[in-house]
Amino acid sequence: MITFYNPHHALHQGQFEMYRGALVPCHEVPARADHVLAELKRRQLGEVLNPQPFGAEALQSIHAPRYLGFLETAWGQWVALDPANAARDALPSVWPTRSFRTDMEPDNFAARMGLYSFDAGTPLTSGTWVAARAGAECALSAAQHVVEGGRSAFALSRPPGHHAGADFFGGYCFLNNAALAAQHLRNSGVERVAVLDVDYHHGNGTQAIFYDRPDVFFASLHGDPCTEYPFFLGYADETGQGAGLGANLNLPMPRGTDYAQWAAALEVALAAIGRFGAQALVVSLGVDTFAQDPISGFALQSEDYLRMGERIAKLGLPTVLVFEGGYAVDAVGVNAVNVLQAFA
Ligand code: SP5
Ligand code: ZN
Repeated sequence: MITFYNPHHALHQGQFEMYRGALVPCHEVPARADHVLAELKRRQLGEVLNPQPFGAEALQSIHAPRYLGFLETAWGQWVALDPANAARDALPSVWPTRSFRTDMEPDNFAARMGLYSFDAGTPLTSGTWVAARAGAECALSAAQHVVEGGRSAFALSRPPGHHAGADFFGGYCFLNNAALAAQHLRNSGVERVAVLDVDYHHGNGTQAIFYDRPDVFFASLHGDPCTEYPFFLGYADETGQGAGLGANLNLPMPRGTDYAQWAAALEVALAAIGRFGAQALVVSLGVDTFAQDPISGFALQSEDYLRMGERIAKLGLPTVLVFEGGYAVDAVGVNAVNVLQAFA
């Protein structure tokens, strides 16, 4: 399996996320990707390459220009408010909820942070833009590898992406790497693409991006949003809308779900992807379903990721795998690479 590794990922290094009224150390840390890379190399799983550069048009195939402009310039504006801000990350604190306008873009920086985000757990840092853009280029490069006839490719891309929407960040995500990969496949002539999201958390950003489209099927296995982040999307009755009706499948599961239960839901998702007639697959590969994950509630064991990779490979589709969550830092390399090795 070829890997496109984000050489700039460590430039995004948040300090704190808001949790129960306190700032606690970020879970989404650079060591996560370092561990995956080390495990890939240890098992000699294939070439590790830097991503190719892609232009602004590639990002604009998914993201709103005004959101991209904001991300690119946000750090400079944050520090311009107060030079002391250079030592602390920016977090949003005010949001336009129901009855507020979102068509206006206020001049105030805090207001724009809120306009373009949905939680206070996702710090924007000095290196966020450069890291996120290079991470997106990993996903695009992996998709391009598959377009050129490769069986599969892995994007080792932090920060993660599946919570990011067309014009918002949150859930540790800024650019939706999986959506960018799926759209790149579409733009390269693949008519029907499926995204399979196996991260513990519902991929609200990916779902929203493709919700009204019949050409990209989204299937997600995740913790029930009644109790699990991101809470406000990911229910089983969300099946797509308009031309996209029937092209969205959510399989929420309770805390404590083990691999036997999880694998039964995987069968449902894979059967639906088969019926859809997908010609290529993008996997949002989060391994925060691991029993020891510090912020999640499923009970998968390290060996289960081998079975997961083997089963997804049986679909026989050209496949782009994109790294997402997984916060049991010492195990994240073994778990993610188990999926990749069994897939290959
Ligand atoms: C990509 C991804 O997996 N994003 C997950 C974002 C989850 N953010 C909210 C998590 C709340 C964590 N609570 C902190 C527990 C401190 N012990
Ligand atoms: Zn997650």
